[in-house]
Amino acid sequence: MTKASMLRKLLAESSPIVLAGAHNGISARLVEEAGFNAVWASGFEISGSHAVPDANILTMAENLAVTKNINDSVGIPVIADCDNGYGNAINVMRMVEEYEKAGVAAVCIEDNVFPKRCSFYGDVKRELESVEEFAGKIRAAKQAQRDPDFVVVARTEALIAGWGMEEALKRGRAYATAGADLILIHSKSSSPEEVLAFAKAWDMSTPLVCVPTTYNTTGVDELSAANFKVVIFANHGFRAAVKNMSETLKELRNAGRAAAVEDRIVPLKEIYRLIGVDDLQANEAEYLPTDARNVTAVIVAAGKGFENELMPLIADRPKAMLEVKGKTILERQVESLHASAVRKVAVVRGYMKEKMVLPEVRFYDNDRHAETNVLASLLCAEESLKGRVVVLYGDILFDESILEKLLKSEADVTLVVDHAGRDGEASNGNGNHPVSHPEMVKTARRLNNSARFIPDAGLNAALKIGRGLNNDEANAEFIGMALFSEKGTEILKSVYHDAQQKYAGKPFHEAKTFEQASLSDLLQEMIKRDIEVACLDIYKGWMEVDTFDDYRKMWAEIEK
Ligand code: SPV
Ligand code: MG
Repeated sequence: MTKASMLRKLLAESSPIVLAGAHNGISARLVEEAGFNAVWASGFEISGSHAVPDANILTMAENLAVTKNINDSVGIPVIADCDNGYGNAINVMRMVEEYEKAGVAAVCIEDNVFPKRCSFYGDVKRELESVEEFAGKIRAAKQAQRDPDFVVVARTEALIAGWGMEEALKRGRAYATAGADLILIHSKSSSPEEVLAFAKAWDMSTPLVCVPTTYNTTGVDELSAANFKVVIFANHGFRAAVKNMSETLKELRNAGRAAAVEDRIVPLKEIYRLIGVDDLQANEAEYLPTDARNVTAVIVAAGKGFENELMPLIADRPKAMLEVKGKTILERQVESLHASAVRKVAVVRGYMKEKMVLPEVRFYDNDRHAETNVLASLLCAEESLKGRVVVLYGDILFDESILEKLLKSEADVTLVVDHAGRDGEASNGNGNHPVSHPEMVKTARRLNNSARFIPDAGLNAALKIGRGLNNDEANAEFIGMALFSEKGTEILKSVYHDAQQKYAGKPFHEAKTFEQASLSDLLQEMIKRDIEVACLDIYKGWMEVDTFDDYRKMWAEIEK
């Protein structure tokens, strides 16, 4: 149904149609939310919001652009205030064509000569067009409309200009006869007497419109009872906004602190609701490719690591700030993430946090890093745990192709697991590292390591994860890189908070207390709860620094 048909339907009902003015999309939306039947795209408000007088200063194109925005922002019909039609009958024809294309239900034109003066400005010379000229404009407007339901409102300024009741009635009749669908009788009197007298004397079937701005104690009921079908509160939202904006800004300037005006302003969330940020996010999830641009990386780099193995390397810096051929591990990680188009990077730091700095990275601090572990650190970045999230341990370097493959995963939780074991260590595929007790995984599909080839059989599944898995049980090592889908991230947080309630201060899987849990403990908890934990199988292509020897190998293997 067109907006014009909606307005026709309202006109056919017995109740009055009540409008409020708007000057942009958001004010129109507020008019709609407040329950008005339609929006008045007010010339007074549109001019005022441009900080210019309501006197044909703005061109038709300027008014039209705003009116289109108003109409696009609401589901209810819009009546466009088109002043005097921006010229003669020929200009009115183009005006109707353009406003109809913008989707408004109705236009309203008034019999002021060009350039008009707002009806309320004092001490201005007022002249009206001849009845014949203005009736011609109405005929032209009616002839130009395409949708038969489109509504043309004719407004006479005879009372405003002081030309008397007889003139007003004469004009009203002439415009109705010319085809106007509604007649607006305007008045600047502080009493409703004029308009009520007009309505009483009105002897045609064309319904009447009034604008009770100056006779402001007269309500819709009274006006409706007096035979006004349409009542327009033309500028009250705009004047409310100016009052509150002005007072708030003055107070803000005085106080010099935003908190001082907090109770005068809506929360950001209310603006998000009004402008449809929820829809935006739902549409993004539905229609944007699930590519790396929407991924946040959280690098967990708070712990000190195995002190005895890494001293004196980490005496003056955290592990992630160890330099390998001119770049720190953290810089290399961030570079790899950027190369895969992951631009949002958060890092959780703890040990020697003041030494961890990098531009374009959001830092979170785990000041309890000595008593806690990876899981607690990860949750320090809870504000960044939104949407798709890649979790990375802060002491690993990896081939970029691994990250790229991981980002293609559509599972809710995907761990990167290595089936190679470590060079020079147990060749059975288990990570029998001398000190680090890696997080080992038992996967649903076992791979034939000797082939050193990962068949492209899709994602594997983790059946069990933990540092204590024995060699017979475990067949792969979690490398400290995982991807959580938007849903997976929500699951991660909710399992964490739920487990925290149950296990705070108590043993949690392999951890002595929940606070000391690693990510593998939470992952094992997910598996226990039948949440699918997928695995991306790899064969080598990464390294980690747990010992001086690891660091030496990193130097040897990295080329640049
Ligand atoms: C407007 O809102 O621009 C109007 C109504 O035309 S009034 O300002 O009362 O003239
Ligand atoms: Mg106006």
